[in-house]
Amino acid sequence: MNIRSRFPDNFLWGTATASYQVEGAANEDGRGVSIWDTFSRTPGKVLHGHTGDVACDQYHRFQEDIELMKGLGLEAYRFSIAWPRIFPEGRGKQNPRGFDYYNALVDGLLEAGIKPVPTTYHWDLPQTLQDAGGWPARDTAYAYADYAEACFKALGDRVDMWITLNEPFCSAVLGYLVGRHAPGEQDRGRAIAAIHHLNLGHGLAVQAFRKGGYAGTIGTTLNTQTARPATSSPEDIEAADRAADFPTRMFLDPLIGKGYPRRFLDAYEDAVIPIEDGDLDIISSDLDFLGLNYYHEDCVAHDPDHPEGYRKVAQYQPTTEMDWPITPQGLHRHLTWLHEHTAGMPIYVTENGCAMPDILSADGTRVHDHDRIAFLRSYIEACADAVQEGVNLKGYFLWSFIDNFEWAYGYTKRFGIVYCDYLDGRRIPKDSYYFYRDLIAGME
Ligand code: IFM
Repeated sequence: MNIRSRFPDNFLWGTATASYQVEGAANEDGRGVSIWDTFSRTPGKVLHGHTGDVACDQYHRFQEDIELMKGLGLEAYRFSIAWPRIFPEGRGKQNPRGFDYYNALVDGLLEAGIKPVPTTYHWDLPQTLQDAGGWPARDTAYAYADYAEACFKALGDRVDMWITLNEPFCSAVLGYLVGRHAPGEQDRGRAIAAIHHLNLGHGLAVQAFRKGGYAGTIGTTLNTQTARPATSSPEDIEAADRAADFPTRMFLDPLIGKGYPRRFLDAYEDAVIPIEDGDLDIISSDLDFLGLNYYHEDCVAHDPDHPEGYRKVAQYQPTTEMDWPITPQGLHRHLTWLHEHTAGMPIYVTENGCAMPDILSADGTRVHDHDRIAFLRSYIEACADAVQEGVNLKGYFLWSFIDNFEWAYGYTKRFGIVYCDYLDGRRIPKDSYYFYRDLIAGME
């Protein structure tokens, strides 16, 4: 049986990218500075000193990319809006040229019969707002909601599927606790405050969307995880449940009215949520769908010496170029868990894919990325299994449409089904592009 026929006819097939990773044109048309401009221009932060200044130059080449999307038979394109293009100073004065690009992109997609699916925040916080305190400051949540509302107003007549935030876990934890992402801080208290204000910003944006009476749906994208227990001992099973507190319950539970997980907050003295009356009501404003970004599954064992009661253990599956284990069964398991945990909320896989060691053929026209095809086939089959078991999964967005700036790894990790030659911007569809085209067409 071919894969496509295991999904309902109205299942949405898409690809995804994000503004800082593909747009380039960092200094053009009045765009302000984001925390990723600052971070990537700081020596030692990004491999080889790469920046998103040019990236895939999608800002100038989006028509060419839309043609490639048409060739794929793509039904939806998830992209993100760069906040500093709209409000160069984060708030206040809107840059009149800010929406010109997104208007043209949205119109071009619609003309090509492709549904535009914007994410309003995929990590490019205006630097001025970071200077004023960043996500640990409550005010940033309000600035974000104002900016999101400006997006709804400008594009809401043509866009009918919105995503508020992308992976707030990464914004807060990699950005303010681990320091591997912009703005590069390492402070648990500030990271916990950032989590709350990202959640709050999301809720405020949803409220603005509802109040504005815009047509269509609004959701958010989380990179939630449920780990696999290392053994079937009750201790390891409990450890696996605890391992979901930080990456999953701290973000998902307040959104669905379950509040923050006490067990995680009690593990650290400096994990104090700066919560105010009414915040949880705002955060749990009605969601139309949940976006899931999924790449791999962790495996954990009980560890009484760790504050959170578990540790990650090594796995022995083959890995991708990110060293992430290839675990399609984890996606199946996690989708089932999410379905139960959210009482059947509509879910979209808003990112899934892999970085692989792609090699351009000697004549520069092909990339035979059979390992990526095998990866995609296995993860999409896992989605099909979940759908057939009743999980309310509505669509799948492949990460990524094109190779792009992979954050602290710069351009060294290629996730695309289209190869980007960073020397001249040339696009070369990989074999996985043709695989995905055939899958969408029902020929795989
Ligand atoms: O490139 C990132 C993306 O920006 C967010 N999700 C994970 C991808 C791969 O690391």
